[in-house]
Amino acid sequence: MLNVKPGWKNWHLLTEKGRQIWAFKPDSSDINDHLQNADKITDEEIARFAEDFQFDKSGNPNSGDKVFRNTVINSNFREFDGKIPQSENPEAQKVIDALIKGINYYAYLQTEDGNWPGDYGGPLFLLPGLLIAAYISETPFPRAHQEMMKIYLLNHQNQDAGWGMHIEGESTMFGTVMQYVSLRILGVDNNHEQLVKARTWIKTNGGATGIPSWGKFYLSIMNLYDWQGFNSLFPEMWLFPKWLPVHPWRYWCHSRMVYLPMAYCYAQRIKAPENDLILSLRQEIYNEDFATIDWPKQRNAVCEKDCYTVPSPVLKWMNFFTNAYEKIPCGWLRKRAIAFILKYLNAEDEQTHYINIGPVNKAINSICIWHAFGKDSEQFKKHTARWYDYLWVAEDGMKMNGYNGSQLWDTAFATRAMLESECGKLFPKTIAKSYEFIEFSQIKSEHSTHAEFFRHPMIGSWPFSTAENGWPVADCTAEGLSATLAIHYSGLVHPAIDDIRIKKAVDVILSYQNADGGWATYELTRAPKWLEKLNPSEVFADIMIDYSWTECTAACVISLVEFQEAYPDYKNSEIRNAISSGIHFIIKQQKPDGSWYGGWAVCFTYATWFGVEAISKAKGKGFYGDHVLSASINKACTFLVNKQKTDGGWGETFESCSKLVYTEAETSQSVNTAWALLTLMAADFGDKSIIESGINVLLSRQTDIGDWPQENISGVFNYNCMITYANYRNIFPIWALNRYSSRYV
Ligand code: LAN
Repeated sequence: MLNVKPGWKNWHLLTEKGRQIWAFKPDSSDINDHLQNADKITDEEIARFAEDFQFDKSGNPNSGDKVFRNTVINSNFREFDGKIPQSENPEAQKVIDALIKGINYYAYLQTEDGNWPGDYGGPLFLLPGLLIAAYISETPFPRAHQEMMKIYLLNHQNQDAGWGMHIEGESTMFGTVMQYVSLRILGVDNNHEQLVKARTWIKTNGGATGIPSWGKFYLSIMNLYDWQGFNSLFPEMWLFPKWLPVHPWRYWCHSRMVYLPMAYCYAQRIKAPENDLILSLRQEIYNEDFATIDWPKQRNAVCEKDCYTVPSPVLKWMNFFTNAYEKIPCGWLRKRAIAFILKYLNAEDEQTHYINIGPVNKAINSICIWHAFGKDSEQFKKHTARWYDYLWVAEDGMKMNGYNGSQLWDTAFATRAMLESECGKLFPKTIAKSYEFIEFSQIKSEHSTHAEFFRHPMIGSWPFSTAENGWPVADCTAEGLSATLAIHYSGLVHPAIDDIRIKKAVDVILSYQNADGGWATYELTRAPKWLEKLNPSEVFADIMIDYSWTECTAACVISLVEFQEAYPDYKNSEIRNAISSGIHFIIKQQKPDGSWYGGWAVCFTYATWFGVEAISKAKGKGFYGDHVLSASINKACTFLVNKQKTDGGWGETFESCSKLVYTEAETSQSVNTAWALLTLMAADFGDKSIIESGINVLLSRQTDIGDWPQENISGVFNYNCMITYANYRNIFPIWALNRYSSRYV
């Protein structure tokens, strides 16, 4: 029996077609009725929460998803009772046993609707946005939720009394002020010991005037900053002619969809009415008297602990003009801009079933819709209903996930990991359920307002999370396709995804290829690189346009190679060209030391796995000069061998991502070790002892029941913010053991 504390038992994860919602003591499994008891929490239950969700971040700030996992396992876990393949070699048998145990444990975590829910928290600036939306719209979360959020925020305070951008990060002004204000919104008294200390942190680091621009935005909404202290977002830019390189339709969709509702709030100067809390907060977070602050002077003030991307001179110059324009904005133009923005916001809401593209615009769109249509409007109610899709309960409390989940992504990886060898066929029900989910999640229709609002055609694609989220992603499409092909190949299911749909996926992948041969995330690269000079975020890098990435490119190349093997007649030469130029892009990205930098997970081991996997898949098939490919693979292997730790494993910290140099973790990490092993095995690396010692690390870390411990944070975005991938600790060790069992046993 795994430990499940009494307080944890009050929370149930309800799921439906990929939608995931945590309910407090639900009477039924009806996902739409999940709030029925959330306000009926008793004082004893609250006291229980405080005890049962106590979490000590000083050892490891990453929670292990124990509330979800341990409950599921305790309710129905059984050891594998099928026939385990036998080997005469006892060492090999150990690997097979660990593999089967690992898959068996993991299979129990799959939900009825066929995917693997998991903690997708990490960033600490998301929940505050949602709480501010709830606050200004006077739509507070139920008590049960509020108590759990409080616990989470308090749990993640750093030793120096501040909070970081993300759970592993050092304290920043952005992190600290946002959590501080959130706790106060949640009713925590300003004399609370942790808040007193946090205030000292804020004040000794210069006070909230130096919060970065996204923080300035949220504080302005809260009436805790003056909008004059915020650089203009020039809402009229949405009316620019489309051919202009600075028209926002060319931005990376995440920036576009965040700066859109921000521009609405800015144009309307939305701010909460003054009240006791706000008046008090104004005294709590500043060193100077709020009334005397010279706001225009604060526009570019950024606490040095926060500054990651220094605003460029071009940006400052542009701000000078747009700020000047704000003194006498043209009335009718402003009106037109606001009308366009609102129409766009409505379209995004409808296209995503009010989930929105991500956690940031989810919160800010809610604020805009509340402002435009009121608290009782249908639109606003649809918005609040989806707040809960982002909330996640783990043993450290209730957090806001970085997306409405990572359902499709994890399911596709998990399926591929299991089907790496014949062993996967020992779990036919798991594979069949995954297939149902993958089938269901493929995007089948286009939204009517899709072209009007700059969306890339998406029929045949797969999203990162759920079909309802409705944003196609290039490499998610590739993973969806690879998983589908693997399942079809296994013969375990009746192929519900027919050839037409498979070819549609291929068409989408082809349509996503950039002129540089690479693939970006959601769309094509739509503007030149110099647009990055206008990045106003200070805390993120490379957010302005959708760049080609090694990982995204590799995933697309791999799926195209696999597709071509199964369907050699479809668009043969077009696909061959796409693969060749994709490989060319990957080769160009390789660093002189043989590694690749990973933009979406930590870090060099991740992208090096993708790079080598794609190159080795393409090798020997005439897509590219094989001697070049072999040299590249060899260099990558040399890199990895040099980074192997004395215990046989590999380990990186998140600083690899933010500092752009390989940064070794103190201990080896199962997930990095698995990526390195997958790479070396894909490369057919000659020295088997290197691989064996890595495999031994995975074996030694596995728990009795078949899980692996949650170690360092695995995911990242925009170089500087980390994000949890709870499922990686199972998927990649399973994949590595499975590859080992199929190649070396
Ligand atoms: C994600 C999650 C998935 C990720 C992969 C598919 C793994 C990657 O290969 C491509 C990029 C993508 C789709 C991705 C992009 C950025 C996202 C959406 C996120 C990391 C999840 C959260 C993040 C989003 C931008 C968070 C909000 C912050 C802003 C700066 C707007």
